[in-house]
Amino acid sequence: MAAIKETVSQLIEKFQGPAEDVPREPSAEELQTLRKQYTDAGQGHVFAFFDELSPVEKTRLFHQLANFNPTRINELATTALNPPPTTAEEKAASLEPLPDVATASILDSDPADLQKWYDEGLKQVSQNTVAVVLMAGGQGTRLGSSAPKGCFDIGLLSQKSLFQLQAERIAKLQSLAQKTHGVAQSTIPWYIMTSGPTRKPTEEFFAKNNFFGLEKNNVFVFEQGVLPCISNEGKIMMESKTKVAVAPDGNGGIYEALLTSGVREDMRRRGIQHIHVYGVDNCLVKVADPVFIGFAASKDVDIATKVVRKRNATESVGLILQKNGKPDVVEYSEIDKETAEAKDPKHPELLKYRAANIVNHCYSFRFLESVENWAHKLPHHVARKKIACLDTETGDAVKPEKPNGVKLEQFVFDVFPLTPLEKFACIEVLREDEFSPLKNARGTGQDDPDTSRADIMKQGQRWVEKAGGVVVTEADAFGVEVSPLISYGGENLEFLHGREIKAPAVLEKEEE
Ligand code: UD2
Repeated sequence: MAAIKETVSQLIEKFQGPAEDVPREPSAEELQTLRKQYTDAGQGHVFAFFDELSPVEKTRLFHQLANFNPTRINELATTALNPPPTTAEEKAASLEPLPDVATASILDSDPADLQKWYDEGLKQVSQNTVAVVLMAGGQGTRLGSSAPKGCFDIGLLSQKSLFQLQAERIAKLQSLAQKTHGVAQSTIPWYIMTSGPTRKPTEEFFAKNNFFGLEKNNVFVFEQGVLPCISNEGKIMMESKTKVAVAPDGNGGIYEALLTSGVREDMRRRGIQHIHVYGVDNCLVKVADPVFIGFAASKDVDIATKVVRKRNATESVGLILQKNGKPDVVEYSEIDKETAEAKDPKHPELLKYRAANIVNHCYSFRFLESVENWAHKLPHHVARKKIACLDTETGDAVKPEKPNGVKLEQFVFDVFPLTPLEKFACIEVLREDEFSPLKNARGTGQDDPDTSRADIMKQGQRWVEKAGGVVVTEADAFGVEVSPLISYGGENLEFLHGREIKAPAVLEKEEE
C-alpha cells in the first residue's frame, strides 16, 4: 500500500510540481470576489477555462491573478496602446547635454581628485557603508542562451562566468579595504535582482559554486515584479489555460522590489549609505568602484551615473542629458534620428549627445528612503512583441507571425528627473576600461562573447605592461587575463616587473 501511495505522490509531483510550493487554496468568496473584479474590468476571459482546472492549478492561477489589479492593468494598457498625443510642453521640451557643473570625467580629472575619490570610497567600504545591487533579471534573448546572463562563460582561459568575475572583484575590494584601513572585516553586501525565469537558476549557480568564496549571508538573491503581457486589443494574455503570460517589469522594477523583498531594510540594518547599482552583462564592470563611490560621496549627490563616449549615432545606448533643466535619459529605442545625429556646435566632429548610459549608477541610501513616494509613478515603456499565447475563445495555442501584443517595463533611470541637477552627478569613464556589454550571440562581431573576452584580455595586458611586465604576443595570441583576486583595477602588479609572459595567459595567483 505504501509503495502505491509513494508512486501516486511521485506522479502528482511530476505533473503539478512539488507539493510544498502550492500556495494556500482560496476560499469560495475570495475566488468569487476576484472573478468579479476581473469581469467588471473586462478581463474575465482569464477565467475562461478555470472550472476545468485541477484544484492545484486553480489555486496557482488564483494567486497569480490576485497579484495584479485589473483596473490598474487597464490603465497601463490604455496608455500603452493609445499613447496620449505629445503635449505642446513635451514638444517644446528643451534637450541639452548635461551642464559641465554636473559632469566630471576620469579622462581629464586631476589625478589628485581621482586619488581623493578612491581613498574616500575605500574608506567607506572599510566602514561597511557600501552595498551593491546587481540587476540580473533580464532574459538575455538576444544572446541566445536561456541561462541567466551572469552564468555565461565568455571563453576566458579561466572559464570564469560574469557572476564569478563580479564576485571576485567584491572579494578583492573587501580585502583591499581591510588591509588599507587595518580592519578585521569589511563587508560589501551583494543584492542580486532576478526575475521569475532567472531566480532559481541563479540561486542554484551560486550554491553550486559556493558563492565564489563570498560569505553567503552577504549575498541576497531577490526577485523583481512581473506584469501581464497585453494584447493589441488591451486584453491580459494567457500563456496557457492555467497561467497568465507575464514578463519582468523592467530594470525599473528594482525600486518596488527593494521594498517588497526587504532589501532596503537589510541595508538599513547594516548601516548602508552608498548603493552601487549595475547591469550584469558588462564584463568590465568595476563593482563598488571606490572612485565612483568616493566621487558620489564627496559631491554628496543622491544619484551619480557613469557614462562612456557614445561609439556612434546608432549605438544602442541611452543618452544622459538634461530635459527642461532636469537630469534625464533618452533610451535608444525612443530617440529620434535628428537628436541622435546632432553635432556639438563647439566640436562639430563630436555628437552633441554623446554621454552614453552604461547601466552603472550610484544612489545615496537617503534617496532610497523616498521610494514609496515615486516608484509607482515611473512611466511604463512599451515593447511591441510576438507573444505566444492561448486563444481564450477556442483554447488553441497561438504562435504569432507578427507582434500581437505588448510588454510593459519600467526603466531604472526614469527616476533621474526626480533629482535636482545639484543632487545629480555624471562621470565619464574610459570605455576600454569599464564597458564591454554582452548583448549578442557569438559571431555578431560587436558586444558579443568574443569582444567581451578580448576586452578583458587587452585590459590585463595593459595592466601587466604598465607594471613593467613584458607580454610576448603574436597574431591573435594576445592578452593576459589577470584574476580580480590578484588585482581589482591594475594595482599591486609590481611583482611582474621584468617578467616575460607569453600571450594568451591567465594570472591566477601572485606567486606565479
Ligand atoms: C540597457 C540600458 C541602455 C544602455 C544599454 C547598454 C536600461 C533601461 N537601458 O539597455 O540605456 O545602457 O543597456 O548596455 O537600463 N534587467 C533586469 N530586469 C529587467 C530588464 C533588465 O534586471 O526586467 C537588467 C538586465 O539583466 C541588465 C540590465 O538590466 O543587467 C540592462 O538590461 P538590458 O540588457 O535588457 O537593457 P538594454 O541592453 O536594452
